[in-house]
Amino acid sequence: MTRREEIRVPDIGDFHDVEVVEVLAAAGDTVGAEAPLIALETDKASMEVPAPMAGRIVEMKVARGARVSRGSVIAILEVDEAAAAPAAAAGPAAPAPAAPAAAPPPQPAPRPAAPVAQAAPRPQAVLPPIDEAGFGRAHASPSVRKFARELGVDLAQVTGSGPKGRVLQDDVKAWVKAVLGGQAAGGGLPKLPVVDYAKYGAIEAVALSRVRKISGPRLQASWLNIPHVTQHDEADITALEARRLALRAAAQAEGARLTVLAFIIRACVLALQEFPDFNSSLATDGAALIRKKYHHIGFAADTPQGLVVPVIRDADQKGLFAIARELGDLSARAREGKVSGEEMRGGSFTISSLGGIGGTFFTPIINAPEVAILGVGRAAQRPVWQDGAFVPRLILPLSLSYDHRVIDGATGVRFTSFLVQALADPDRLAG
Ligand code: CAO
Repeated sequence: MTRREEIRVPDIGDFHDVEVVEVLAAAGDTVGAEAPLIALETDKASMEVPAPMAGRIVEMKVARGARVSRGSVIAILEVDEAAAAPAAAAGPAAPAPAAPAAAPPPQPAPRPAAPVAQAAPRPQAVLPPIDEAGFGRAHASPSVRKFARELGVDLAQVTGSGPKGRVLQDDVKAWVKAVLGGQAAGGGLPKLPVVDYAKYGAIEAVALSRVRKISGPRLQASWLNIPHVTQHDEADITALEARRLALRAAAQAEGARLTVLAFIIRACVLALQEFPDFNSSLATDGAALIRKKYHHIGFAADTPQGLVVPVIRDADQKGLFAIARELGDLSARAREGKVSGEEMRGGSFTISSLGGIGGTFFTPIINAPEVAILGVGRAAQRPVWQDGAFVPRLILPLSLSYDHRVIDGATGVRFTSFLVQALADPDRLAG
């Protein structure tokens, strides 16, 4: 046998016309005694109204934003009499459905929004520690607080999507999913604002290319995990450019298009040999530096599909023309999307040259787990003070980003100074 009960707002003290800020159950739900049905909020307190007994919700009588006072009907609950009322079962016969109960069933007191004392064990390895003060101030109902405690979520870190920024159960779930999915690496990153762009004008969604979908998270992981420092410097490549023009025909005869980048790769190999920490990676446990005895130089290539980084293997064992040839071949194939995965693996240092396009200095992101990357801007004629007069010199902007866990500032600038000297001396590079 079942009967229907009207569930009403119990005595909530001096409060009247209190706003329903959350509806926590829906028609068809089976709820236990004490399960929260709605959350109320005044400017002084928030509280939940629980079900006084177990049953099935037939109808919720209030919606979010409604205002209620003591006695307002919240829900209609279908109650299994045998299970819900042992005292009645002991009587001579169950009353006919038409006979109203002599007194309304007792309504449990609403629960104030106080921090829940007992905390469940937390998956500490993933989630950041709870800031108790912030948790206490967070705008959330008791059941959401309890839920957050059970999961070990610091409510202070969760952005609420409810009225007045109230944190809802779904917000807590979404936050946990984001952390577990690595979207909020570090666990405590504030969310970026979500904007409905269509409100401000016409828009279109363009799907990201496959390459961009792969490179984006990798760049983000590097940016978030590695403390980057970028050292800028300038190299005088006037003599180098003269040599490049002088060698261009010979290079062409050997099937190579000789660009500045080939010289820069040679200069980087010399610098990596002089400073082997730049040709290394941190061991996974962070306890050692893995120095590579090979010099496989990756270079960023701008392709219609997005950024790819082909690798010139054993660049230390190749001459200038051989490097230029390989550079041209890999660049052309990269633009056609014909570089294999294998040809993009195993690099020990990367160069990102934007010089063919323009720009001066920038802050390249390290191609992790490498520890350094050289950014190259466009060479330009500049007046340089020499022997009491300004003379025009071809100046190449360089930007070296390095992992500060591995390389300190003094070594960083020694590396760029070495590069600057090497690039000023084409005899060292044109072999
Ligand atoms: N200063 C002045 N001129 C330069 C230069 C520099 N630093 N670097 C290249 N140039 C010149 C070249 O000499 C060439 O001139 P000519 O046509 O007269 O010979 C012209 O610019 C075009 O060079 P290039 O870009 O075709 O060849 P490259 O060897 O310099 O570079 C590659 C090859 C694949 C690195 C380049 O094409 C490319 O894709 N660059 C973009 C890399 C990129 O996107 N990096 C950012 C990564 S992070 O988002």
